Amino acid sequence: MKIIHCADLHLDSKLNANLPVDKAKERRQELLLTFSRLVDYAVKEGVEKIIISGDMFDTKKVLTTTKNAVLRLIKENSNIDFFYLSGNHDEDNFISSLEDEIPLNLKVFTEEFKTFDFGDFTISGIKLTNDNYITFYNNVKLDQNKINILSLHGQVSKYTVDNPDVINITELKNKNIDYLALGHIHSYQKEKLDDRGVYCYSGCLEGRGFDECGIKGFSLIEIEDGKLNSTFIPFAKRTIYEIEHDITGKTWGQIIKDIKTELSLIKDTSLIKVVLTGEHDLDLEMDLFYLTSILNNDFYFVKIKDESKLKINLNDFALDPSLKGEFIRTVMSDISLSEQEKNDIIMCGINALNGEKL
Ligand SMILES: [Mn+2]
Repeated sequence: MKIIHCADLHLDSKLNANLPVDKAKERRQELLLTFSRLVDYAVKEGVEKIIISGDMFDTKKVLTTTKNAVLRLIKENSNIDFFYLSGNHDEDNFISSLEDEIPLNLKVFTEEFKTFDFGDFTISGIKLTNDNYITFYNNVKLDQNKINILSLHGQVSKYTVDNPDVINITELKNKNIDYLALGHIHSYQKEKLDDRGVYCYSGCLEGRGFDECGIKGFSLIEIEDGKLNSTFIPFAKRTIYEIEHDITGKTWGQIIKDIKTELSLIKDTSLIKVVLTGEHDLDLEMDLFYLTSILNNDFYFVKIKDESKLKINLNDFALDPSLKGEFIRTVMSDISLSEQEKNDIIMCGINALNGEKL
């Protein structure tokens, strides 16, 4: 028996914080296509159950086209059971909008603890709310002679916290759980729960922004001979990276060459943020627009963030009678300015003096 555990698809995410409008739209479509690809994988690999541990949708108001696409995938694959747990983002708009036409193979977890029994194994779940998050642990009663999977959405903690988004992992120990299928954390993570079971965050299927870097995918569970095993399956169409590059002591030409070399092992379908760090002097002619353009030729999307510091040796300008010398001395001695402000003002002023675009 093969079971997919995924979570945090965040379909219909806006995605416009990092991406230009056209790419945000394309990525939004890709989130849905990756779910469709996941269902294809399930069919091909003989997966019989798909557990979605919350945040399938990003907003309360699900677009009709998205809702219909998901519903179609579920209906067209009636051999696969889909276990739907809503998370803290998606509320119940998807389910409530279906009214009486919920397909038989769509199993919904509500605010009541529910167990689906498949003979030698069970799949349970509950949507945590203000009313049940403290007491539901008492209702987790699972048969010790079966393989038991429990789906929840929230942040695990070792302690009780006054919040329905937090799951007290200590209270779930020794309750015959073999696999706790979690959603909420967007990176894959698997840890020991107790002597018997594990808890696992599948992570999201696709990274959406530069706060969701790294390999994304789902957890594939296999139950065989009364034993449960699970492995992470990388599945995202695109991977997001953040790379720091220290520019200290380099010319601009070297910087471009070194960054290109550093990125050469990354797939061209990726999204990359390059953060420039270190120190540079006034002579470095940084052309961030050019660097961004050439890297965007090589990858799906590249963003450059300059966090390097301008290093000025005041002695170099102490006796410089030119306008540049006077300007630098004035800015550097202004105690009302922060180091960053001095940095920005001097770079801007030097560019102006050199007749460059500001
Ligand atoms: Mn989420």
